[in-house]
Amino acid sequence: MTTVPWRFTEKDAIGFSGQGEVPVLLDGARCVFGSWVIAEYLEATYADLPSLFGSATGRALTRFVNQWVTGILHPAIARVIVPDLFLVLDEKDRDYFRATREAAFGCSFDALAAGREDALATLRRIVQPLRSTLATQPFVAGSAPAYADHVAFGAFQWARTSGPIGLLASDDPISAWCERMLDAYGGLARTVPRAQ
Ligand SMILES: N[C@@H](CCC(=O)N[C@@H](CS)C(=O)NCC(=O)O)C(=O)O
Repeated sequence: MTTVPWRFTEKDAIGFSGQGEVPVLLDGARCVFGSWVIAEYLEATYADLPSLFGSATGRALTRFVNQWVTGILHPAIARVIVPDLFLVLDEKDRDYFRATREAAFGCSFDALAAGREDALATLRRIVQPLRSTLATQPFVAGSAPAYADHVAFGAFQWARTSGPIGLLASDDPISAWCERMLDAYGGLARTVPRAQ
């Protein structure tokens, strides 16, 4: 598998997919985009490999986790890390990033930076269902990681690789799970370079 780094304004580079967001997966002649659609594609296409969902019930429950991550967790983390993210962006992406994210949040980056402590407190509160789940089992999916873990951990990996701020207390069960996810798959997630 080859991973191609991409900048927000490089829309032409993924124009073949007919849309302007990553992730985009090219698998031979097949082009698939969107995290959830990619997960379903991989599950159906590589049925001989370990399952991402475990069962039809698992897939349905993972859809809920996916919705919570994209709709609640991502925006909550973004409110904390966007000012740091801006600093590590390529120069050519900065105006676009600021304009689109300020419009999405309905406030300036200065206001976001000023509200960071409150945003961090909110984040730590809203992750309680994840925290209490991981206090009683090693992974969201149970005894081994699956897509529910991948998608939720991806949000924390985004923060970890974007800037210096620690989102969680070191004794938070979510922190221990992040370490397990960093160790999983031969330490794959640890190989992702950190921007700062
Ligand atoms: N629901 C999509 C969301 C994808 C998404 O938001 N991608 C961002 C990466 S931060 C993107 O490509 N943004 C492009 C832009 O803001 O122009 C998924 O999970 O695949």
